[in-house]
Amino acid sequence: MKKIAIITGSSGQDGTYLSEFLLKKNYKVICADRRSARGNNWRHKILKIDKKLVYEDFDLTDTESIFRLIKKYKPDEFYNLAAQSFVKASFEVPISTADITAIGVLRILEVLRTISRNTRFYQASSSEMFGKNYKIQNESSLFYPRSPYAVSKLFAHNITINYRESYNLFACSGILFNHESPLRGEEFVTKKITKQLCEIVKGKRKKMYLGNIFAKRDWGYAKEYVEIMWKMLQQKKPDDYVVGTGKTSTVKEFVNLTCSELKLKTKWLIKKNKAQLINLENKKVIIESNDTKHLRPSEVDFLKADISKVKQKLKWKPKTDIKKLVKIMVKFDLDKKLNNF
Ligand code: NAP
Ligand code: G4F
Repeated sequence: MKKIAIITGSSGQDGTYLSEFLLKKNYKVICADRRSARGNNWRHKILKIDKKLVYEDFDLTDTESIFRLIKKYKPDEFYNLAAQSFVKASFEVPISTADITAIGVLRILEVLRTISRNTRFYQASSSEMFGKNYKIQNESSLFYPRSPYAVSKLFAHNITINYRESYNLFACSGILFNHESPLRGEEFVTKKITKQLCEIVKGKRKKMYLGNIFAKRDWGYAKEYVEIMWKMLQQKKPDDYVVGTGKTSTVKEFVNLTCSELKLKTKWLIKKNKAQLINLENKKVIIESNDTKHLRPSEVDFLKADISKVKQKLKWKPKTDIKKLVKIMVKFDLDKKLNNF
């Protein structure tokens, strides 16, 4: 008998890599996505897995759809990756962010405890929950969320722990730091940088605009991170784990690595908080930073994971550093082909 896994948000970056990973492990994979995403499984098509997946309509704001889905499949594993996941947008649509990203998780947990207590549950928690805690960031660090998104994720994180402790559900949270890939959404900064700088090199774009280029993130490779979601659900006891690389870089450094991968000779001109990137071949400005459209009412300045626990207990460590990650993303954006990483 094949194990059954339900993945919510399967049409997104992580959902796509996790679907591929679980298919390789011979799972029956149920993709629970909003109907609007149905014609939008382009990531599944790129990985050529769309024909092997079972698609079901589902919405995190609709308890009945969650109930029907879980009743129909009584899955062995349930991975909740669905969320309003863009931090900047959460300031513009805070209430729907909370409804989806916070209360949506409670809806799933309530259905699980009512009709499917043996299902193992994974919650996609986020390093954004650390927010303004600029010190060490591990499983016992202080949370200080800085956006409606992060506050919602913290509610979801805590309610997952509460249902584990109250009802003995096998429920785990992966506190994942930023992870990127060629399949990353274009609204996120890494994909925006690799895609738009490739367009500039090809002569299809003149300039790009960024917000705060001094923010630091711990960037890893999404394809590697989905393994840890599965590993967490294979343990004897449910627990929460921080997952990252343990290294941190600024947005500006990510730009520099991308330029170097593209063999673009550039120079930054920095005045106070504003910075411009000049293309030294033609002296034109190709990046303007501190663009108000991309600034957030409150920012997370520094994220860096302490991954001691996941290394020690789950014998996992990342293989792809930021330089290799940039190479993978640039290769895809230049020729639209996935390489073999
Ligand atoms: P993503 O590409 O933005 O995917 C999010 C998915 O959630 C999409 O498939 C989206 O579908 C779906 N969704 C949104 N609202 C929904 C709703 N009301 N009902 C059902 N589905 C809904 O995100 P990702 O990067 O793969 O991240 C996966 C999860 O990990 C998210 O929960 C994210 O918050 C969390 N996380 C990500 C990172 C990271 O660096 N990538 C780090 C930490 C945590 P639509 O196309 O219909 O909008
Ligand atoms: O790529 P970002 O939008 O990702 P952010 O806000 O760190 O959130 C991502 O990672 C979280 C994990 O820590 C996830 F939970 C979340 O779902 C998402 O996947 O922004 C990264 C940094 C920020 O400091 C932002 O202010 O880049 C800065 N930035 C500068 N210019 C920009 C831009 N971000 C975006 N999206 N677009 C810009 O033009």
